[in-house]
Amino acid sequence: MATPDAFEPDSATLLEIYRRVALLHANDERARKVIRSGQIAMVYYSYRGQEVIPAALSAALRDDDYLCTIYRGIHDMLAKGFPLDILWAELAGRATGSCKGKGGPMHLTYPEKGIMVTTGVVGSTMPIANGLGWAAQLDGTDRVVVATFGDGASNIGAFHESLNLAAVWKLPVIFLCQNNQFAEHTTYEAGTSAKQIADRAQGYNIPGVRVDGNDPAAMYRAAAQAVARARAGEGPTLIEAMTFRFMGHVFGDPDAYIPKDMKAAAMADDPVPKFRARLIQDGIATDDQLSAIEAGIEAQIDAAVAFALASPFPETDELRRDVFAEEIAA
Ligand SMILES: Cc1ncc(C[n+]2csc(CCOP(=O)(O)OP(=O)(O)O)c2C)c(N)n1
Repeated sequence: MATPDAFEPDSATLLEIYRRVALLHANDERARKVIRSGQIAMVYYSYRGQEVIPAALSAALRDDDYLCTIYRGIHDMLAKGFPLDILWAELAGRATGSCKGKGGPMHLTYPEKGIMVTTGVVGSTMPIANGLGWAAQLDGTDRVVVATFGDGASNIGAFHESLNLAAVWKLPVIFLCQNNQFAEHTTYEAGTSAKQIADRAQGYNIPGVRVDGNDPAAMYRAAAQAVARARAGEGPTLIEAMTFRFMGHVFGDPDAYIPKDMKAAAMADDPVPKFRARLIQDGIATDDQLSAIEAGIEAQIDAAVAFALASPFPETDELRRDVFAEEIAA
């Protein structure tokens, strides 16, 4: 196992994490704008506020590592390299999308970058990740699998079964809980008995790490250490990354269950401008350099949205294709 220093992000890594943060941030802003404008109708679970977690995690992963994510997971996927054009086409339900327009925002996949599943069934990323981890183990590869999920999902039976089996079989799986402190419309305390989700790892005899998910260096260290452990065949880690979701559960959520002062404090501590200012303060990048990165990202998103909107909807005979191994006759 590498020494702890090996997990410290250098300047180039921090800048790469910021590039990903800026992409996720801009893409979420655009998604909400496009919905409001009426150009695309979709169910949308904003991840605004949670950008740093997958940006730092993905900087510690390889392209061929696997990711299983949830409805609120477009940030996880973009950070792992989901191409913008086929992402937007899929969000818009177009035939050029990653799932030919038949999956939509809750069923995105891109196996070329290891993005294996997006699921709307709470808690279901974890057993799927175990299956991929087991396959990697049987194939003799050193691929690592990440299952991401929310704090509410840690109360589902599949969470407990998956941690147990992954521990027994030393599967190369990282269980990444993005603890945004709310489930659908439920506070953490109203649904979760554990003081900390990371504490639950103890019951399965695996490391449980609680980290400030909005702190890029801390998040990178936690992720890189868990990745190294999994790759070395030492088994799973549970990471609880603390964060906050700024936009409620789903687009249009009036947020009445979130205490106003709690939300105001979280938004005043927005991790995106904070990281940006830190990079400048530490001399890692100049304001102009970061502005150029951001402008490049806006241009890429412009092109992806235009590609999606110019693409056709799928034909009706596509309905029966890709559903089972064999096409269903009309
Ligand atoms: C098995 C199952 N039960 C209930 C739901 C309804 N549901 C959708 S999201 C959600 C809350 C999940 O909260 P959390 O895991 O904390 O993730 P977050 O949405 O906050 O990111 C619930 C209960 C569902 N989709 N699947």
